Amino acid sequence: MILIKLGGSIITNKEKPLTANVPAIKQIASHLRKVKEQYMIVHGGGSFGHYWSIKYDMHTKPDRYSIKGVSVVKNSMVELNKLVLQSFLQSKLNPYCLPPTDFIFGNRAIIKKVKEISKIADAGLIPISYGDVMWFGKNKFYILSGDKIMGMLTRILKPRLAIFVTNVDGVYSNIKAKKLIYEITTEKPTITDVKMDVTGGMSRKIKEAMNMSKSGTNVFFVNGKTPQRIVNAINGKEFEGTIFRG
Ligand code: IP8
Repeated sequence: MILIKLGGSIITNKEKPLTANVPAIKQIASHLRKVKEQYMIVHGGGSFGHYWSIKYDMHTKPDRYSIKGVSVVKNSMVELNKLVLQSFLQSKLNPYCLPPTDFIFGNRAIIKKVKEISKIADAGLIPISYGDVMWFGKNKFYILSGDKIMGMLTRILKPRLAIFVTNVDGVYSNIKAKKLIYEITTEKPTITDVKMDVTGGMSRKIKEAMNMSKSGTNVFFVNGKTPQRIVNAINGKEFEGTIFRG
């Protein structure tokens, strides 16, 4: 099993509210046709979920947020997910929509349900989940990042590898000079994060990747603008990007 996170930065135009980057999604999907191993996709919110979460002041902390906001954020993620599903179908792949509410209750993964995901993948489908606004109980909701979902799934499914696909080459030690870190073992790198993001942007991804690699999974960061790098990472070929060694 392989877990692939398609970041909002690559599947949407982050500068333009509610704009999906459909050509990029299709380009990634067509490259994924070369992958012969089972895999699952988790995608982020980009200029859909994040745009509305910011507007309605909603965050990852469970709270009594605007009910209208909950409804609008949820709907925007369903819309983006639909575009991802359609792009996969048009690329002759067989996606299977799996909202996080299918395997997460409150803020905890339902182990039995998560284990079932591998069987869905074994059956030949590509499960596709996404960051979302989640019911927490007691009239509280929270924004769940797709990165967090990646961590939860890794703990239970123990994938062979996990890949974070973004619109940059990997983890930069210096974002201005675009100095790429090729390999990260034990030390958490210090990076400067500039993106406006309710779930923590690159810092959250790195934190999640560190924990995932500690549990034994190799975690890669690659640029989705060159999707062959995703395939190369999977096939163990040389690729441009960052690896967190498990
Ligand atoms: O882009 C965020 O998911 P992420 C989902 O993976 C929402 O952090 C609803 C903003």
